[in-house]
Amino acid sequence: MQIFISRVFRTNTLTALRFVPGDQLSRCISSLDDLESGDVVLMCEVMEEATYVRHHKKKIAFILSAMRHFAEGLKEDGVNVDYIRLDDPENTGSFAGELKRAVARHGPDRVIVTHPGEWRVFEDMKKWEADLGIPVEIRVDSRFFATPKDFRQFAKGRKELRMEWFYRDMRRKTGLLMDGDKPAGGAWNFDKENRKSLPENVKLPDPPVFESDETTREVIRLVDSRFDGHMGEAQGMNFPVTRDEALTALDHFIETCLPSFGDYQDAMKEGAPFLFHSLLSAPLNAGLLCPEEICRKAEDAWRGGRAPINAVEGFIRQILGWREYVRGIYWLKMPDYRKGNFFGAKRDLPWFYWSGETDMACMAAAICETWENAYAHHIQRLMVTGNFALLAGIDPAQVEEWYLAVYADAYEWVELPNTHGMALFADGGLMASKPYAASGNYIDRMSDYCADCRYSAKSKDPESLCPFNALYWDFMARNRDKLEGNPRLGMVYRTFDRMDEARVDMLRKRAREFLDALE
Ligand code: FAD
Ligand code: DLZ
Ligand code: SF4
Repeated sequence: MQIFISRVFRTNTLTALRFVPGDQLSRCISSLDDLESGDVVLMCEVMEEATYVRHHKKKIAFILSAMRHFAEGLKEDGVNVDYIRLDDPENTGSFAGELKRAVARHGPDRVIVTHPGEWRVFEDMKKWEADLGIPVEIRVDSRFFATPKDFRQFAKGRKELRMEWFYRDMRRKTGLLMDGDKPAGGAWNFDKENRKSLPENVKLPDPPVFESDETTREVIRLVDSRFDGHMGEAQGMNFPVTRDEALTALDHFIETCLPSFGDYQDAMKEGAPFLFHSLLSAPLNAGLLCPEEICRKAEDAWRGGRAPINAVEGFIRQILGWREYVRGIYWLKMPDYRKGNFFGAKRDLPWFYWSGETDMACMAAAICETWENAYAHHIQRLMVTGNFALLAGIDPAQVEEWYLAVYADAYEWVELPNTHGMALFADGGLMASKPYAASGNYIDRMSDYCADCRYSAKSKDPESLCPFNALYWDFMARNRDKLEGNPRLGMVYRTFDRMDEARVDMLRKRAREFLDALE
């Protein structure tokens, strides 16, 4: 098995079978470098990928439609594409099975693939050479700014792997938002300016609408007929499914949303699932956009005076910083990463994560919007559903499975570190310097959810007390031995120790009652 660390160029008269999975839908993917006229590009829709978790129907519809459009585009350019549909009666249901059939059909001298995004698939891929009896080249995924090797280099000898240091290295390496060797705008980070709550009268942009063509309509019918029991509806899927549509989405974001992205990045609002967010994660992770073009366009908007620095730096940090950083953590720490469970959390995931049927208005909004759109923005994922799972002590594996299933942008390389490390602190602090635990007061400050909730974040009355408030203090109390030594939580424990004993008892009793009722 050869794992190439750089792109490989060679001429060859024999046939190469080039395998392109559903999250590598990019003409610049390394497996398509040096494509020769006799080569065959294999793409396959397989049940194993659609069911290893119960993906949201809109996620499956998005990926299959994007795959079919990508294959059509290649064919129009004269590429020999072998495309296996999900409903092909001969379909074996797995990547390995389809590779085997394709090798028998085409008799290639080698298989070429780009490194997959998930450990699960990589493990499988490592067996292909022996199974197929021909060489399998696994090439570096050059769509990212940093390779796993670059990240290992960054991590070497460091006690803490904080995102901020990695991000600054990436700014220097790429020159993004740099003026010479200085950060553009005079600072590396404008996060303090990015925590505004949303004013009542702010005008929110409408997301672009992508009309379904016959390819998408056919996929939606297929998903409806095959994926009963998966979350949501395929109908109404509105993610861009072609490169052109993805570029439209990008331009729309840069012109319409980016100027306010920074200010309201952490805000939440009832009935407003998208706010000023880009909605680019699904097309980006599937390969329809490349991270560099997104960041360069955002930087151009600032240099051209069309968006302020706090918005542009905040946005670029998400892609150049967080996105690359979580990928680095994933490949550095897998396969053991997901085994950690710092708090020993073992409660089952409540059923309302799938249905949205809860009287907590913030949770109902985040989950129902997820059901509707296969999308929730970052603060809903982190500070509502993630925060609840952390405070309630829900088994990390079950929470991770949920996040992997329900979001159209979810692949394990990006989902796992965000859930396991950032939201649940299950890695004991590798990624975050303290748990992102918050009471209802935070949600009240950053949203209007509490106004229509049966509970109140301000209530002292046990009956109407916000569950997040009771759960927050219970979490801090029951995990005191693990968290007390954390310098960033000193204030929290000092406040806790000053609290009236009767109040602490009431809060912990309410938390217990609430958690018991979950079961
Ligand atoms: P915007 O707010 O417009 O941000 C711009 C881009 O920055 C995103 O498109 C995304 O590519 C990138 N980005 C922002 N934050 C992160 C982050 N923390 N990690 C990686 N990239 C980031 N993102 C995924 O792409 N897939 C996931 O499976 C996923 N799971 C998550 C699970 C949890 C518990 C949390 C807290 C976050 C998760 N995220 C995930 C990160 C983030 O929530 C989404 O990228 C973002 O909400 C996508 O919406 P957007 O495109 O409108 O993002
Ligand atoms: C997520 C997904 C789904 C639902 N279906 C397919 C599919 O039928 N064929 C395919 O090639 N890819 C699919 N994907 C994306 C893969 O899961 C993704 O490429 C791997 O997980 C990356 O390691
Ligand atoms: Fe959520 Fe509590 Fe506010 Fe209700 S009161 S919306 S449960 S934070």
